[in-house]
Amino acid sequence: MSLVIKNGTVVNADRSFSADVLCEGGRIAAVEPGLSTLGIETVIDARGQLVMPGGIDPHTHMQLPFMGTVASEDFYSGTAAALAGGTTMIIDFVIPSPGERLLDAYHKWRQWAEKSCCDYSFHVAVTWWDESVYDDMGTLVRDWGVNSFKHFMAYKGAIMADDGVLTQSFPRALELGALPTVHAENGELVDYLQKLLLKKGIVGPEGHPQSRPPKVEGEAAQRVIQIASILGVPLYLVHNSAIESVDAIAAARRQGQRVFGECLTQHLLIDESVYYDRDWGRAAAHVMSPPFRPRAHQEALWDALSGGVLQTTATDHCCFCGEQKAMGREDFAKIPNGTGGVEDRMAVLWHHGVNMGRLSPNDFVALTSSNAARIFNLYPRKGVVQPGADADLVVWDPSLRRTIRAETQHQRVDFNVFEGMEVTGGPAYTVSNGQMACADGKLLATAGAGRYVDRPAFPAYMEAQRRQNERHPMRSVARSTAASSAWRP
Ligand code: URQ
Ligand code: ZN
Ligand code: ZN
Repeated sequence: MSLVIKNGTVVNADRSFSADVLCEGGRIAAVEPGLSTLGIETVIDARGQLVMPGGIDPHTHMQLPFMGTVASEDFYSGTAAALAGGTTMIIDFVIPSPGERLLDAYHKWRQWAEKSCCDYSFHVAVTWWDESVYDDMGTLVRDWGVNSFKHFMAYKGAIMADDGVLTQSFPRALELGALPTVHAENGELVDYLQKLLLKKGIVGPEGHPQSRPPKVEGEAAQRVIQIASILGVPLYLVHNSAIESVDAIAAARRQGQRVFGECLTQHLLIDESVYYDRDWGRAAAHVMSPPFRPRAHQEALWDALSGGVLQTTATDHCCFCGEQKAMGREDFAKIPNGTGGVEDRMAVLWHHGVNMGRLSPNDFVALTSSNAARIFNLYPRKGVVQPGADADLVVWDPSLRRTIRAETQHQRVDFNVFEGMEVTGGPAYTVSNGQMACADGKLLATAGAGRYVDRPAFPAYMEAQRRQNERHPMRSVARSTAASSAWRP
């Protein structure tokens, strides 16, 4: 299968330039002006359009069993929706139940994902600890291409990893050359506040943000950053939504700590007023964790994206339809947590980021693709338009106007948190593995066309971290002790 994209402007994270792009055998074969179309099966005229690396969404949950139900979006429909929005790879999550062997859960999720339309990979969650977890982490890194392990500091009584699990799992991840990632909310505080609010008779969706105020996230972010510093491990914090966690990450990075942060497109644009909607269903449809915040947090997130404090954007795509959300009709703590976004992430970020002058097109590529590729050791196979890379591309039409609506979306859910939003800029064509996967909004993707992508251990920053730890064992403890003794009243 050969495909050439003519007359476009190539936009990578580092620069933009005019060039044609030739794809052959699923790889990018050439990126230069004046490429011939002779004998090429598919020719795209990208005049006035941008040719970017396909989006990578590092945080999705297709068909996740969670809170007594299963997310409505499966790996086929969710990856089809991703392609429709210009995303050509997802990193989803294997989430073992406490006591379930990590390897068993991994192979279960691998089976579920076989129907994917685009490439995919998995973070594996550490939700409990014993020798078998230690062993399975090693097997997953060595034999199955896993290089990141997730830890939920929230969801007490379900999948929450307490500090004891973190202090076992983090050093093991470092030893294996894998990156620990975390959902940072204090699960004990959430549990306490949920019970307190319910006792006061607050049972509606408005109880959700009240049980998880920004400081519940900030405390966990600060704590886990300190734990990572003392243990000498790099760290990736998912779905940062609050000023408190952004400040914690900024402070850590200023001190040279390797901390990466992610932001969801939803948290950039939706505020906590949605939980006070008189329509219970609409309010409940927005229940996700961390919750949507007061507006001041959104500007801080935008600043963190354009200022490099946060490196990636994601969606945490985890969909539940109205009748599933209604499981929490009498008790907000029982509303399945999650919202969708995999189809809209790139257009929403382009419109509110690039069109509004907050981000350059190159920033946009870094935040939707290249940085995630670098952090999860997929670069330059993914995340860049250059010869040798996978032919995962999006031909972006900056003039394409669309109104986001649940009734016209490809996502398999009966709600869209961006309902009615008008965006300018979107994918004219999505190319996945060198094949046309979506053209002018028409899906051409096929179930099973997606491939599982191995992610090698020991990215460059991991090697550097290990050398730093050898040079300065317990560096951060020594550093903080030195700092505290530096000044005496
Ligand atoms: O916490 C997560 O990331 C999963 C369980 C999706 N749900 C959510 O509310 N973010
Ligand atoms: Zn989470
Ligand atoms: Zn998630």
